Amino acid sequence: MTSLASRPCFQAIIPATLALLLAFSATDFCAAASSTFYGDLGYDGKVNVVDVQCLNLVVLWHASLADVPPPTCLAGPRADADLNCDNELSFIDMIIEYRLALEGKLPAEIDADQDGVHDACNAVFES
Ligand SMILES: [Ca+2]
Ligand SMILES: [Ca+2]
Repeated sequence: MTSLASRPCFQAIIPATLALLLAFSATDFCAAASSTFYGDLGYDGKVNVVDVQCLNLVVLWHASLADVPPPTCLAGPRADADLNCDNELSFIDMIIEYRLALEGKLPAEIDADQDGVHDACNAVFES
């Protein structure tokens, strides 16, 4: 007597099904996490020099008061670039992004619990 799992057609289907399930699970998880990933303006799952450059462009765009869309590097809402949650886009946000990207953390004065999110933003962003 042979089990279903030992038949050749099932031996091919089971790994393919598992791979498909894992792929969908990973995609769903990443999509959910990236939309609230503090400092990740491009939603690529990383905070790096690309996000620093993007924030520079967003702050300049905001300061220009031009009636044009925001830079395309900003994947989400404008609020994603407000890294101290003061409802302004300024050089302070640029400095915070710079420190996140290059040092990987924020000073204890603005991030007491050292979760990598400005204390004023803990309720807005998940770390
Ligand atoms: Ca990024
Ligand atoms: Ca701000």
